Amino acid sequence: MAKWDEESVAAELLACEAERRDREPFTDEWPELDVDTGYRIQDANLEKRLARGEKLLGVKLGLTSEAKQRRMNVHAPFVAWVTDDMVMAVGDPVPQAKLIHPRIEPEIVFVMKDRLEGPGVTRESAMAAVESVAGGAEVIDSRYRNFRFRAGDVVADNASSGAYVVIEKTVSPDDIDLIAEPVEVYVDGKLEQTGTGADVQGHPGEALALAANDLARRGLAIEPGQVVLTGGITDAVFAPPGSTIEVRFGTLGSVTIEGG
Ligand code: OOG
Ligand code: MG
Repeated sequence: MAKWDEESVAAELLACEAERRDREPFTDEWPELDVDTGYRIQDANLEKRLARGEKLLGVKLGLTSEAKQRRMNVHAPFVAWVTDDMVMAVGDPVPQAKLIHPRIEPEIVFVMKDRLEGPGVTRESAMAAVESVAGGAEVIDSRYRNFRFRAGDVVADNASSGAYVVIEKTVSPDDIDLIAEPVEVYVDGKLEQTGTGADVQGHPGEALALAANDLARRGLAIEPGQVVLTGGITDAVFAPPGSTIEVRFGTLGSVTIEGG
């Protein structure tokens, strides 16, 4: 009999999160934990988050850029959930007290105007459903030691969700060149990462379309008012206590996050 099943993996991931405890990836012991199994676990844990009072705010994409895929050695993008428990205000420090080994990555964020339901969503139809665009930063955290995981593990772990902040400035999707939009990430004043919107699937709208089409496989859609984090543009940087991270976009503003 296998040691792990969907229920026990789901429970162990939430326990690791609550206890700030990391572990080796389940696929070391349970190689059958594939992406579809990972999504069933991810959805089961979303149900538990909602049952304990969290509110679903939207969707996040993982590994939509080459930089992220290379670093994590997982070569396909995926989707996960964001809830109100993960929201940081501009000026909030990294919530170290609830995270294991937080890292920060720059993201382009969409707020949705219309429902977006796959299959068949294209970049154009996806962008037509967007209300506004903002810059943001995600504080990822993994329940896996040293962020070592395979695709099924990380999908089950809600794509390393931790916390995120959205810069207050928003623009209409018609008023920004999302391919050219540059971003820089500074650690303690030193430039460590650079990228542009093109690094996210060629255009962040492609990532949005991908999310809608992928959710459709589970009969799900992106709803009006929801946020969509389109995925780290660059590799993530560590954000230990005492550090200062600044994410600076070309036109979408900037945010400084203290390591706490
Ligand atoms: C997994 C996915 C993280 C992104 O934007 O790629 C993610 C990881 O890097 O641990 O949120
Ligand atoms: Mg991310």
